[in-house]
Amino acid sequence: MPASAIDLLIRNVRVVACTDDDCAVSPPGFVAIAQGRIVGIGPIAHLNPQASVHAELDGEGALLTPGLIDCHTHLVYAGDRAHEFEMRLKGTSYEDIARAGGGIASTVRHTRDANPLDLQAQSARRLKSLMRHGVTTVEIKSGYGLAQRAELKMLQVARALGQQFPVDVRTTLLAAHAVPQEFTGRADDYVSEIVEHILPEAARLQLADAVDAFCENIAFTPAQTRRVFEAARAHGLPVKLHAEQLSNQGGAALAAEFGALSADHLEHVDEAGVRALATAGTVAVMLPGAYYFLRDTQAPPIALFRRHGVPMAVATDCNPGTSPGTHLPLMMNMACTLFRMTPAEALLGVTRHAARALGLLDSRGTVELGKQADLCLWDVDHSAELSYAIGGSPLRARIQRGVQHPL
Ligand code: DI6
Ligand code: FE
Repeated sequence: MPASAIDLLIRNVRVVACTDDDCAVSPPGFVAIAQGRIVGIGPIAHLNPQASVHAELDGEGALLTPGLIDCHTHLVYAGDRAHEFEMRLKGTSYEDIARAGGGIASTVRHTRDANPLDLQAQSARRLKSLMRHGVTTVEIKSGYGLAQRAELKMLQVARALGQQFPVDVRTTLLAAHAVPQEFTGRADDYVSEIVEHILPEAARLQLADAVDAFCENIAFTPAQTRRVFEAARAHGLPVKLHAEQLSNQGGAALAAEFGALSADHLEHVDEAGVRALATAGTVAVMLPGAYYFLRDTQAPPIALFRRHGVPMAVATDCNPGTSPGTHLPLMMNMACTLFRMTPAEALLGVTRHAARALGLLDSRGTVELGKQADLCLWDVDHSAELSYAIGGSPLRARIQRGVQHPL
């Protein structure tokens, strides 16, 4: 056990390390942190009495889990679409709204017009809410700029949020989210703009950690998605994909072919697609907030993911059109109630498997020696309570890189 300096000693916690598939809880013990990393875990009797301890936190028997990881968000955007929500409740369809210039196009207009500081301030509200509910690492996509300057602005704002707040931000270029109005009827030309200009510039400025696309009949075809993926590969960037959300386009197999980190949504994936994900080791990301908000009826095939050993993550998909949510434990509840995932699967979905979906499993996602000390303390008796509560807030403390931050 740690011989010398401990920066933070957390005593009297029951650790859910998330290293096993049952999310087993250990008896009360300690977690020791030095230089932002976990350097000791175990019963208090194993703590080296010679260790110099800089600060202590008494967990009072609370449950300690890895910090939560939201591996799929579009949280940087300007404006809101509450008015469209009201219109939809009165019977106007999502498509009608889009045809009248609303939908994604309206968020694109607001986001293009926003100055970076204003965009950052609006997005910060959503990020702070995620953090209040336990998030220590968050993925943020572009995709409401749909032109070079605005896409880069979104990624810069995402990076700036990671500097402003004690949370790790991973950025994803999603220029292939929708065809912008100035390219109507010329989707292939817009894809050329992405692969020849937007993506190379984002890579050159190191603004993107990954590349995503929306492969769907209302967005980009598999052939167009392939072009985006080939450009990502040429620039050494990993890929992920919005796949099979509304229809089966073979997106999961395409993602798997490119060794994607994750394939997300997947309501309409078939067994061949699931098999391809399993072979490639691609994570399936469940987004129950979008399923709920769109009142979808076809749930993703959880039993098939289980049977083929595809790891499942759970994320908020925080976006103004289909999942205006910033509460990751609520998404765990929805993954259980709507998709029939188990609470243990839901917890792994926002920890270990979410880390893998971002290519970050080496540094986080479990409570293990050597990992980054991103931790949450919860006032609950059982880990299943994290999924059981509908929108509860049992978070007692949030520690990021070894430092406890006010909630
Ligand atoms: N799938 C979705 O459900 C959202 N984006 C995506 O790729 C919709 C985003 C929006 O309506 O603003
Ligand atoms: Fe999404």
